[in-house]
Amino acid sequence: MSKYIITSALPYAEGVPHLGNFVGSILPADVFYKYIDMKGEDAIFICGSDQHGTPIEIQAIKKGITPKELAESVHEKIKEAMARFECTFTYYGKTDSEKNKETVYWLFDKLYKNGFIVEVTDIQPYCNTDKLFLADTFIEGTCPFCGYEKARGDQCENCGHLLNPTDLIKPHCRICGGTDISFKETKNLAIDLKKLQPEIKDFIDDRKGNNWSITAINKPLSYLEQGLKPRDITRNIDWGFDVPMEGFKDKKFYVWFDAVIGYIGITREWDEGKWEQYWKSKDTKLIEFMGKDNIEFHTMMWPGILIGSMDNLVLPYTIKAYEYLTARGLKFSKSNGIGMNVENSLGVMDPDYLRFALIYRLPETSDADFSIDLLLEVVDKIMNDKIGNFVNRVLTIAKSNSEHIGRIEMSKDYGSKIKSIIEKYKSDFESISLREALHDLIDLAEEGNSLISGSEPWKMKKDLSDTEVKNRFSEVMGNLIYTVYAIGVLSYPFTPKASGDILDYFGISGKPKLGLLDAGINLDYSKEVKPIFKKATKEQIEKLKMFSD
Ligand code: B3M
Ligand code: ZN
Repeated sequence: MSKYIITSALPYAEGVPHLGNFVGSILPADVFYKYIDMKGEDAIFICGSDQHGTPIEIQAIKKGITPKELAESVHEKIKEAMARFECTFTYYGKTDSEKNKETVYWLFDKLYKNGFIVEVTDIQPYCNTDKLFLADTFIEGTCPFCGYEKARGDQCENCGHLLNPTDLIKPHCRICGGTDISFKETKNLAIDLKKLQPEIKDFIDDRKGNNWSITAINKPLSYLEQGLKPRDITRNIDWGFDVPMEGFKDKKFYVWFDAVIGYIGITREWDEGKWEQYWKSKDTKLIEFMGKDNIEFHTMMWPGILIGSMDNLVLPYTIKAYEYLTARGLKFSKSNGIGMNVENSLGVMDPDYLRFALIYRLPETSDADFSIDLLLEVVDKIMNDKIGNFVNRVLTIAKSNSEHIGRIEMSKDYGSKIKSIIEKYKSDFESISLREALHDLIDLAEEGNSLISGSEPWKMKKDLSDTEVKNRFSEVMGNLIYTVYAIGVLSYPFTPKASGDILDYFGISGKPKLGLLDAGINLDYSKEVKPIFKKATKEQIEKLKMFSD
C-alpha cells in the first residue's frame, strides 16, 4: 500500500497569509489530504510556519521586537486561523524548532561529506548607512527581466526569476530606504547544484508525468538547459540557524535551506519514532503544493538536498504549483497589504463558504481574479440555490412523508448517472484537478435538481393511496435521498462543516470515508431540517465592502 506525505509550502511567519496565498498552497493541500484520508490511505499532512528569513527580520526591526518574538506570535495566529479554517494537518510545526535544527545540521553534514558543499565568493550588497550586509530581501530594485520595480535581491515576485542582488537595477536598502550601497566580497557556503544537475534532471524527467503543473515542469527544465550553478545556503544575517563550520560561524543558514528541510524537521517534531516510516519508504508518494513562485526551490535545491544526502530520502512525487489569485487586478500580496487574509475573512463568513468559493476560483492553469461579486455569486447562486436548497427540499419532503419511503437506494438509470459523476469526482481527485472535482460535486446537485423538477414529488403526495404513485414516489425519494447522502460524503474535502451537518441526518459522525457510498443508508426522519448553506446577508456584504476600495 502507498503512503502519502502531503505538504503545503510553509507560510512565512511575517504576517498571516493572504487568501491569495492560502488558495495557492495550504487550502488545496488540505482539500487533497481530506480526499486521500477519505480513501483510507496511510497519509500525513505536514505544514508549519517558516520562521526565518529577512522579511521577518525587517518587520521585527520596524516593530522594535526580536525576530523570534515576532515569528512566534505570528506563528500562533496562523496556526489558530488554520484550525478555524478546518485545516486538518497531521502536524503544524515551525522551522526554528530544535528538531528542525537537528535535521538541518544532519543534512548539511551529509551534503558536506558527500562533496556537495562548496565555498563561493559572493559580491554582497552592503548598506553604508546601516553599516550591514544586505542579504536577500533587504535590498530592492528593478527586475532586469520584467521591469518590476519592487524585485528583491533573491527573486522577482512578479516574474519569478531567481536573482542575485547585483542583477537589480537602481537598488536601494529596504531598512533605511537609501541608495548608498556598495558591493563587497564575502565568502559563503553553497550547495553544488552544478554537480547534482544530472540527478536533478533525471528526477524531473522521471516524475514529471505524475500530475505536475506545467509551470513546475517548464521552469526547472529551462534552468537546467542554461546549466545549474551552486546556490548559496549561508548568509550574512542575524536571524537563522548558526552555521556549524569554522570560517562561517558569523553567518546563518539561508532561510530556504532550512525551510525545505523543515518538511522533514516538522515531521520529526510530530513524531520522532515515525518519521522514517514515511520519509524513507519506497512506497511513499510525496505530494507538494505551492504557489508558482516557490517552484525553483522545490524542483532544484530541495531535490538537490535530498539526493545529495545519499540517504534514500523520498523525492517529491508530484509538484503541484498554482498561479496567482488576483483581486481587482491587484496581486493578493501580503507585502502590499491588500485585501482579505485568513484571519480577517473569518470575521465575515464561515470557512465553508470561503473554502468553496476559493476552490471554485482555484488558479490551476492561469492567474484568476477573485472579487466580492464572484464570492457573492458563488455563495448565493451555487452554494445556497443549487446545493443548499436541494438538500433542504429533499430532507423536508422526506421528513413529512417518511412512511411512504422504502429502502434508500437508487434506480438503475438515475443511479448510473450519479455513479458516473462520482467516478469522475474520484478520477479528478486522483489527477489533483480540485476545481474539476468541485464541479462534479455541483453536478450531483444539478442532477438531483433536475430529478426534482422533472418528477415533482410534492405533487404525488395527494395520491399516495394509489400503489403505483406510491412506488414511484418511493423510487424518486430513494434517488434524491441517496444524492443528498453522496453530497454529504463528497463535500467533506471542500466544506467539512456542511458535510458533517448533512451526514448527521444519516446518523454518521466523524471524518467520512468513501466506503460509506456503498453502505446501507438510514435517514433519521425525526431530525429537524435546517439550512445547510445560506445566502450572504446585507451585513456580510457591508463587511466585504470594507475590503474593496
Ligand atoms: N516561506 C515562501 C512563501 O511563503 C516560503 C515557502 C517555504 S516552503 C519550504 O511563499
Ligand atoms: Zn521580474
